[in-house]
Amino acid sequence: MKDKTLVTAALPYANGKPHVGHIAGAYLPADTYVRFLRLMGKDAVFVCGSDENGAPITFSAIKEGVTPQDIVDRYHAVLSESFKGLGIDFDYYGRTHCEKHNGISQEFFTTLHDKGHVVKRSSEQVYCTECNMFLPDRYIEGNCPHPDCKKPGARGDQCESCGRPVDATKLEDPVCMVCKQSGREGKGCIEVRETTHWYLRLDAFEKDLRAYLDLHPEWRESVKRFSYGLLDQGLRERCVTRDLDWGIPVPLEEAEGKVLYVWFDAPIGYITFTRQYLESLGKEEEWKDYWYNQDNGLVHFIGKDNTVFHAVMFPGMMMAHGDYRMPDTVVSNEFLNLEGDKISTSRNYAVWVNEYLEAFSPDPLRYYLTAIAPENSDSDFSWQGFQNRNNGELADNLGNFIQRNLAFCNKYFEGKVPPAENISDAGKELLEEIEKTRTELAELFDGHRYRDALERIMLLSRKGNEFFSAEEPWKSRKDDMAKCGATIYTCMMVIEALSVFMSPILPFSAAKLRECLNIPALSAGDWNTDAVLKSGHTINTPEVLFPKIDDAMIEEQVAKLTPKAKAE
Ligand code: B3M
Ligand code: ZN
Repeated sequence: MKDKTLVTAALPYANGKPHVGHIAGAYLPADTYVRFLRLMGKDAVFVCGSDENGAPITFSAIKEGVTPQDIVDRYHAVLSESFKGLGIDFDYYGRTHCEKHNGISQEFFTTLHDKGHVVKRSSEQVYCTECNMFLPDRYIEGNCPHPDCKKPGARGDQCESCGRPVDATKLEDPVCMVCKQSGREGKGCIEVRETTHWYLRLDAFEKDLRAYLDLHPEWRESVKRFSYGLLDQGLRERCVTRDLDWGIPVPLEEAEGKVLYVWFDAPIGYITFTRQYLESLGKEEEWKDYWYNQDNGLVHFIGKDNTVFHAVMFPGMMMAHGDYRMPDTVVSNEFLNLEGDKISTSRNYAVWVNEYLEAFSPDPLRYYLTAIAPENSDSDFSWQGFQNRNNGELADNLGNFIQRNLAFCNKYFEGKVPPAENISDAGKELLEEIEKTRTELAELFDGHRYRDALERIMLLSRKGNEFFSAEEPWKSRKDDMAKCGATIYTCMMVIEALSVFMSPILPFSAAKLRECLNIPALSAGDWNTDAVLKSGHTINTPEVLFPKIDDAMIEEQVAKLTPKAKAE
């Protein structure tokens, strides 16, 4: 853990609403990490923003018959709102469709071009004479060109039937999917034309990229396996421009009408947003601390389908540019499924954040998604699992432990924390357990093991609960008030510690809990601050922190899914 760290989360395309898969993949662990760093007294800057350029936006606009600007405006608003509602608390949530980002991306490209790391090549591409544009591979369909396959429905990048890569210009009986989506036939309008593009010489950085990976044995296995796999196959030049009219113009006279490939400009968005954020604070030059200085931290959080861009292509771009430092870690997650099925935006099969927030508060979802985080393998979201975890763990373990102690303190000690005296051996052991948890938990958070971290927190709560039951304060209050007070005092210490430990994952409940305890909200560095609850301190009336979720609420959510899943 470094003193200053820039944390980024993958920029979501501004053509769709965020769902639980996105949240579990990048945003929740990133937010948790940032909150943890701050509790440790570290400086953390957390940036993200909408990915507004490129083909995905263009085609959403065509599909809906609106302009790309309409699309990005609409979804930028939905994305910002959803993140905010879940407590994903970026310092800056920007947009890549803006002047500042255009300038920074173009400067980046020009530097690469001037240094000879970006070169011009001609190639044959598929053109639609009805749409008047070159088609991205995914928007052409036809029969598979592999002689032993020939199946229909192959796309310009890959055949779904035989799984092999396909050269879009070789598809048989090609159909333009853009035409189709716009209500035209899409046949007979496709031809192969020559076009010019600029390619990043990633192959030139193969050795350096390998050396860079070698420096990071601590990365998650999946990221390393994937990245070494790519290097072993040998890196090729990568096309970084496109024939499109929505995006950032390529800053070359001879590249009229061409834009930068969206995966070229999107990661540069991290730089743009850091600059915009620090400029908004009047610290124009400070972004360089994060982007030029390897002594500080740079951590990218992403879903696994973005690994190639963050672990190979963007580092390659930064090496080629020369001014920038390398990321310390790329934290990538596997996929989250939903009720045993793949989440799918096109089938509308997902749990959308905005809809979730209409029915529930944010922390139960943050809890559940951390408990089942797809850190090392795919995992499955199920509404039953969500209810079970909420009711059985949040409510019955954590909530119950807090509730019974606070209620007891109010009822039998006039809401005053009892004296720190006559602590039993079991009590002392529990107090030591707090410190053990503090140490172990910090390592887990720092090592991006959020799932284990949550388990560790719940273990402390369980131990607290067991202690409370074993000490039987409801008996000792009748004949041994000193013992009873010691029990409640000890539990109060655990509860205060829990309000700190759980706050990176459950920030809303932690804040509420501290209000119930009548102690100040958490601030930077509080991970290691001594307990503020002291004997004689008066707490507030407790409220239920983790209400149970009843069957009807769950059934309502399940009902939303089922018909769509079946419609597949
Ligand atoms: N927008 C892809 C995605 O949303 C892309 C991420 C960009 S991160 C620089 O999965
Ligand atoms: Zn095939």
